[in-house]
Amino acid sequence: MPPDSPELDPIEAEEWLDAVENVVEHDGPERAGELLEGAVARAHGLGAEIQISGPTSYVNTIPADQEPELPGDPEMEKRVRSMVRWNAIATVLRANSESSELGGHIASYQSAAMLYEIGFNHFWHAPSADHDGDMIYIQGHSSPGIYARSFLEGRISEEQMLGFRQEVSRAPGLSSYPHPWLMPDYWQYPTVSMGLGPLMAIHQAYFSRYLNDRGLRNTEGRKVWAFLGDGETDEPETLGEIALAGREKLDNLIFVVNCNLQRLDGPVYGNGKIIQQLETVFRGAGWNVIKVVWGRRWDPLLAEDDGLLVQRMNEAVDGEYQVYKSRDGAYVRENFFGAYPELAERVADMSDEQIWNLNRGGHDARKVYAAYKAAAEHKGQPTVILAKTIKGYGMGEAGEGQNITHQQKKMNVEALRAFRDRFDLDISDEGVEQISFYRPDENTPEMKYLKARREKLGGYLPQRRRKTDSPLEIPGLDAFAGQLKGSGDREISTTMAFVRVLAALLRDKQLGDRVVPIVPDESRTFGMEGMFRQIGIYSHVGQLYEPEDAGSMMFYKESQEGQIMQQGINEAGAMSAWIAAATSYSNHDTQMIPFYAFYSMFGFQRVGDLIWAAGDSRARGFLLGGTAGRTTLNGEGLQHEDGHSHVLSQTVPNCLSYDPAYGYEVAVIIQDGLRRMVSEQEDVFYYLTIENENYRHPAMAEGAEEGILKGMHRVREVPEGEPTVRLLGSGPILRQALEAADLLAENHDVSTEVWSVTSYTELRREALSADREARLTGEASGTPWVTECLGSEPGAPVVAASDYMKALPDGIRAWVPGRFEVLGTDGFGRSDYRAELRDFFEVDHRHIVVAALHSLAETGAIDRSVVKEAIEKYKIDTDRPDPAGL
Ligand SMILES: Cc1ncc(C[n+]2csc(CCOP(=O)(O)OP(=O)(O)O)c2C)c(N)n1
Ligand SMILES: [Mg+2]
Repeated sequence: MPPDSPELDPIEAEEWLDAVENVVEHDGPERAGELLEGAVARAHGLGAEIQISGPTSYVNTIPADQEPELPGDPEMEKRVRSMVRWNAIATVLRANSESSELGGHIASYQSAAMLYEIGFNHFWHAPSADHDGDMIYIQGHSSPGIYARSFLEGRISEEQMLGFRQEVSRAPGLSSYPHPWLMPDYWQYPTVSMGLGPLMAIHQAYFSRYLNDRGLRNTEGRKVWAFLGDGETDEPETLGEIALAGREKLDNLIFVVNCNLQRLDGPVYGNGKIIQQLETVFRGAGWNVIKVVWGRRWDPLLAEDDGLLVQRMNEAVDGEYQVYKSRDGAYVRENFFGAYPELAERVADMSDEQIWNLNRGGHDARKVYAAYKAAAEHKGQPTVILAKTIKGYGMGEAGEGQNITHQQKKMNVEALRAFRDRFDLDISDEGVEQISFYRPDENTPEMKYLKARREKLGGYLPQRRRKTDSPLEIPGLDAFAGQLKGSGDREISTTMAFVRVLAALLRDKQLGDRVVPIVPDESRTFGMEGMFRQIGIYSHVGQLYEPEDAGSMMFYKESQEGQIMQQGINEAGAMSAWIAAATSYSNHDTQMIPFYAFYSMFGFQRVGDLIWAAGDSRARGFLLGGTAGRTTLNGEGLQHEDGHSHVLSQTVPNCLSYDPAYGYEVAVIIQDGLRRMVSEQEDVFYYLTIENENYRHPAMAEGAEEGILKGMHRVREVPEGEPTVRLLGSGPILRQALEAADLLAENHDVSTEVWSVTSYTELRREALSADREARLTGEASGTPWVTECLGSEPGAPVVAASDYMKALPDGIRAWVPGRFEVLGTDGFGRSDYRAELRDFFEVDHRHIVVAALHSLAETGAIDRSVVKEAIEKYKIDTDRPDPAGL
């Protein structure tokens, strides 16, 4: 036994404990905490390695005697809650009555019903005259319960309820999960891709404070509540950003983790306790942690406990706790209390039913209310509520606490009858058999109560704003005159051109302060560091230190009014911040214009799921894939050199993608983006790739705008007559096409025209849509732009070269008349000089010339020997393997 073990001197140990008790009683828990911390610090000072992290006991954080009274009418709320429960089940069962093809979830909402209902009845403000509304991130597969409440509120009809998961045949139907794209007046936040909800919620809270600090919108009093599953905390996205929330002391943020101990396959942490684990993780990240483990029926047992009951609670693992609730009272008596005869003795007078009814915290209105109130009032930290519940609560033998419950979408009549009885529902046997939706008359006390509660909180939730009533005025194209007239003799990159466009926008009187530059620690990469001092980097606490470079022109300035959101090396976080800003028109009725500039490789590929969620969220803003292009970003090698983000970006239906070559193209695209997103309030967003190769940018030719926006415009015409060959280039590879055109003219007497293709994706989309129209109606109403440009009769062969995969230019093949050859950068990138890489991937001017000659040979215009000669002339190695596989 170590010399200082308490067992050595029980009297001394008792004195210490008595002293603690005294301080808690007389001076309060805060003072006790200070003293204990001081004591530990002193011990540390003496070199003692004492670790005091780790969870507290497996009991409620708020002691029973400190719980506030439950306001309102708890009995009435219970009846309403039971109706919501029933209708939630009916939603899923009715949708699956013909077959189980449509799917849906019953068990998750049944475990979370109390957690939602306490919020709806007592806490969550709807947007109204004196409150902009709380922002509630609802766990995706709990949506049937949310619909069920809206049904009782009279916001969703029975007809609509029957359209659950039938968004085509019963259009508009009810979405499986929260999807603003499909229910734009209702759902605000897409959450069902596990982990994204909590991550986006953190940044929503952060952004909300940004708006407030910058004086753009008063967001005080608005809270962000995020509901998540305990299984969902497996996702790195769920926990990965909690440190930011802690560090930034986001007390406008509340997480509610529904700890039903189960995920889809089985227990979340069967061999331990998920609540205990999450407690330490969140506390370590600086959060206020409120555990809601036990319901009030445990209170008398806990009040009398000498430590043994809590010891047993601490000992049992989640795997066991789950089994208890899938069995019965006798089982709990024997296996939980029976572990110690003394403990079994304490419940000897209780019936099995009473033991069975010992409830969990997350199913106890009083305990949940106490936690919510404490969370809502807590200052200086975000709060996480860890609520212990039962998965499939009330489903009985149909799934309660069973491993199969997540997937359960069937309940037989007996189970439904048992459910009705358990929740005291006034539904006839016939109603049960038919699984009728249940909505009592408007004038019943329950319905009146339900509505009165919501009226008090400003109206119904969820609800989503589609547009702002007063859109901002946007500048005309002349605001970017610097880009339209070209760079003269100066060599610049499209990244520099973009930064100048951004700088011009920041100067704009109407819009300037609505621009939100977002960077994941890459400002210097993109040449944006000049903005540090100019507009400042946002920090709620300002700058508590003098920066190292304080004396320089572009010093690192942090400020409470700072405009730049510096997210650190954190693409997922930055993307979430962008989503918050890009949906500010809806959530805050305040239009913002976010520009998120990132390494293009770490965009669609790395955080593609968040970008998909942005599309669903109807985000409006600009994404800038910086230092893009497989061969243009040359030194960084395989994991940096992006040659496929445009292939990925075309998969997002409301994302417009552009690969501009010149500053004036960047300006035209961004200005039109502002028109569409800010003035017209279209729910689209933009992806632009920008590069770091420096060259001269010409002035814009008159009338080029239309082509730039639709996807292609001619940058070189042939001196006279028809061209022999037509070249398509994009981004920096456009210059390779121009150089190829020179060589073709000089060395091969081939007259060549050159097009800058700003967007293969837009060209393809428009043409596909026209084809569809023709297929269905016999005729397309317009000619697609690609046909306008290239004609519909076979003419001069077309060669496209791109710094992206061949699939990108290949996307317009169906509408290119005659021969079409594509060059692209399929394969893994690698580092070398640009010229070497462009030779390797076969997209440089030499390869374009050869491709053009080859096309002419194939169409019989020239002899094959000309191609052979060119291959020799330009020293092209034909023995090399195809780079696509390398
Ligand atoms: C990224 C992602 N992976 C997997 C799924 C499929 N999925 C939906 S719900 C679920 C289990 C959820 O368990 P938990 O978070 O504990 O929620 P509960 O239903 O228990 O409240 C899974 C795996 C998903 N929706 N998203
Ligand atoms: Mg769970």
